[in-house]
Amino acid sequence: MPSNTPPGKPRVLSGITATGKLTIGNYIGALSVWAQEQDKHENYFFIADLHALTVPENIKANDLREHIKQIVALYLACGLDPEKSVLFQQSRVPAHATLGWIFDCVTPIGWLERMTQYKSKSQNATPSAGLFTYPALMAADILLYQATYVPVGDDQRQHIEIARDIAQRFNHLFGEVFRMPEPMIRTSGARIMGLDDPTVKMSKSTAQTRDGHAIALLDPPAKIRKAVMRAVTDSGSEVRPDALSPGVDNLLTLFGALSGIDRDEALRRFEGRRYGELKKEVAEVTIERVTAIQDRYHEIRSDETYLEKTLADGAEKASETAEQTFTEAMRSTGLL
Ligand code: AQP
Repeated sequence: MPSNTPPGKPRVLSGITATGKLTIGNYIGALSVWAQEQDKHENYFFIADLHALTVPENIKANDLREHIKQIVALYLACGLDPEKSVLFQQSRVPAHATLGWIFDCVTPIGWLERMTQYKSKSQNATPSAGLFTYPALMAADILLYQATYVPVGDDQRQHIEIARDIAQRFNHLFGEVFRMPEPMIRTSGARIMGLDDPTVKMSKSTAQTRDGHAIALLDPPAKIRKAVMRAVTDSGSEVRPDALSPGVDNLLTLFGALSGIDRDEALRRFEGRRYGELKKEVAEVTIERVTAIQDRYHEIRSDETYLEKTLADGAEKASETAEQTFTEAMRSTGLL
């Protein structure tokens, strides 16, 4: 066990990449779990702005600045409390990037070549070296804080596994510095699929080019209703448990996650009912939830000083924690 393992409540760390407008998938798979479990843990939640640069063709400086502010305001609007959770911006804690480099050097290329996210994201653009080594930086994000749990959506499971492998390899080469983190993944709703194509994950960067793909947390009600009512289902017309297509399954998962019941209960509720009715209720429950979030969001966004103070305080607290592990890693390699 590393000497800098935190005492007290289990420590939790997670983040969201500043690549676009947060979706209902980000909310259900990650944010809602963070907020719900906040009292049980010592929490660190960050805005992954360095990770947003991995596809530089998609970056405009003003958009990135706006996404960072939007994300921190949405963290607060979704119920994260700065008294209970450290909320911070990744690039304001330089130890992330330095430890990321150290991990680049201990990570075999073969491990990075196996990452499915690299395989899928490198199809569209001229892939950057950053996109390839992203998992080493993500390992640094997690391991710097000696996190016990990393609450993420199902798509991130492979990234937690590689973070564990990197920790093990570093510890083997240089001595016990890092503890092994565990993923924390909800049983239902861990992977919300695209409304326009339920065979792919709902994703905020895909939403930038495909109307009707996602529901953004800041979308107006009319847009949400339109996207849900147009969601791809199948050639049938009513919900049949023995013939559930991915699109209908996704709508049931959305309904369950947003109304606090599990997917099977949602299925029982809609069995034999028409797709149109299911869509109508999914739209209503979604609009109700996002409207409450949006009301708080607009209030928070009207106070830029408070937002900046939240980020400044968060960076200070996160740096204090990160520094302990970072110093140990620097000593064990001989850099210090
Ligand atoms: N569709 C989803 N269903 C459930 N959970 C999801 N998450 C993302 N999409 C879904 C979870 O949200 C957290 C933050 O993810 P991220 O932004 O860092 O990266 P991502 O997983 O690649 O999410 P996106 O929206 O698809 O981003 P882009 O478009 O930038 O690649 C994670 O816990 C993730 O599991």
